[in-house]
Parts: sequence; structure tokens; C-alpha cells
Amino acid sequence: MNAPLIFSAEVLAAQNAGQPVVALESTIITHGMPYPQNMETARMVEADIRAAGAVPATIAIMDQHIHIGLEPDALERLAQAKNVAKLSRADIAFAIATGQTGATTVAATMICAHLAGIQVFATGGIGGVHRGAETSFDISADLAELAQTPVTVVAAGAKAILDIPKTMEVLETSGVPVIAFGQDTLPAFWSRDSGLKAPLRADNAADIAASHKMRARLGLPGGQLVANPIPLESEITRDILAPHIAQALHEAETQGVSAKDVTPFLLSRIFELTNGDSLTANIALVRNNARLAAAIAIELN
Ligand code: PSU
Ligand code: MN
Repeated sequence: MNAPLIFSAEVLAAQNAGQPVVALESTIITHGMPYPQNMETARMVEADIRAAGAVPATIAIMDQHIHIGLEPDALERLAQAKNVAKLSRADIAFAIATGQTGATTVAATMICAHLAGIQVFATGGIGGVHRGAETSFDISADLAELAQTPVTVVAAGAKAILDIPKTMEVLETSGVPVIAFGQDTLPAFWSRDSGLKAPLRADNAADIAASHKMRARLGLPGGQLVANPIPLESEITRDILAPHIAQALHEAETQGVSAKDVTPFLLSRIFELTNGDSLTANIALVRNNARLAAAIAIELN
């Protein structure tokens, strides 16, 4: 049986013509940013990928199908919809089978991209090991997905709301290459520098594409995580963010926020606590990641 995929006209034409395609997730639209900035950002990111010479494929679950590329009206509906499910590996088949509308996380988007023959995916930040995971066991399914699905994911590093050293340990144990782009240290989402040395460094898209291909030749399962620092003019430094992160984490704990709700709760509280500055930075870094992902997709072709 074939997977229930529906391609947008644009993605279908690109694949038939052998043009490079970049996958995009939809949880960032439904759970990562408020309306209307979520829709404006989704459109800008798609335009950035086209301007860089590739074709965007935003992925979401609607009408019992996996949509690979959303037509403009579908993107608009998703951006405005309330109560959209946040779908990871565990939920995606159930959601399709029962006709739920759902946004795909990094893990679910990797699964869908691979089914659709797309090798590169751009996002903002990946999920990771949450602080306090030693008692909560909260470790994002994104990490296990990177270990098994052969898609190169371009993100701006893991968010400082997570436990970045533990996230890096899990990735290393799982055999996931973490490649910092153009610098020796790992970026930390809103900030260019986490203070931690990155395991690997690449200075151009060609090397990342060559490594992706070499993993396939070696028969290694899983993808690569490219950690692309936010542009300098858009970054929020660690010392400015630290107190806001501490407060958001404290509120999540005292309010008993758990499971899937943790990441969206922390993102929206940090948005409020920084008076919207975190969103401006988030938009800049996603667009930056989209451009790098397009360059990698072009090299892979
Ligand atoms: N990082 C962001 N914005 C997001 C997410 C991460 O800057 O919206 C989303 C991604 O879809 C990611 C998910 O896959 O959160 C991770 O959620 P969890 O921690 O529940 O696995
Ligand atoms: Mn979780």
C-alpha cells in the first residue's frame, strides 16, 4: 500500500522536472507563532526558498492525507485554525486514519518528507531534551527521528529552554551528526553562541550535501542536524534571554504544564516576556535556515 500523499501543483512539477525541493514543517505555524505573523512568516519562508532556486514543500495533515506543499488557501486555513493537533511520530497515522487536521513537528515532517522523496528540511529549532528530563523523561521524539530517517534538517540549534548539553549527548549516542554552519560553537536558537563547541563544522552547503550522500553510501540510517546561527543583526544575546527563560520554565512547572504543551507554552511566554522580540528573531532565523536548506538541496541535485 502506498502512503496517502497529495502533492501541490508546484511541488509535483518540481519533482517531475528534477528540481531541488525543501520541506517545511507546520507546527511552527500552528503552535510556534501567533496569527497573523505565522502565516506571513510561512509565506516569506516559501518565497525565500524560491528566490534561492528551490521549491518549498510545507507539510501538514488534512482530509486524511499528507499534504506535500500547501496551496495558498490551505496555508491560510491552517494558520487561522484553532485546535489543530500537534502531530509527532506517535500520532501521525492515527490522525490521518481518523480525519484529524494536524500540524507536523520536526519528527513527523521528516517522516513525510522521506515518504515524498525530499532530502532537506528547514525549520526554526528542533525539540530536544528538556531541563529536568532526569525526572520528567521529557525528550522530544525529534531526536529519535534524526537517528532513523535520512533527512538533513537545518535548524538554528536547540532552544535555550532545553538542556542543550543533554540534547547533544543523546544525539551523539544516536549517531546523529551535528554540524555547525560557519563557526566552531553550537548556536542556541535566538543567540549565535551557546558557549558549547560543536561536534562538526561546515563552511559551505556542498560539504553538507556531500556528507548526506556519503551517509547513504555507507548505509547509515538517520539524518543530519545542521545548526545554522541566527544572523548577527537579529540575535538576542544569552544574558538578555536567561531571566525570561528562567521565568517561563518556573511558570510551566508551577502550572503543571506537561507533555506536548511544554514547548508551545514556553515559546508563547518568552514571546510575551520579551515584548515580541523573540518572535522577530525567530522569523529571521527561520528565513536564514530556509536559504541554507535551499543551497543544500541544490547541491544534492
Ligand atoms: N522550535 C521552535 N518552534 C516550534 C517547535 C520547535 O522554535 O514550533 C516545534 C517543532 O515542530 C518541534 C516541536 O518539532 O516543537 C517539538 O515539540 P516537543 O518538544 O513536544 O517534541
Ligand atoms: Mn516532549
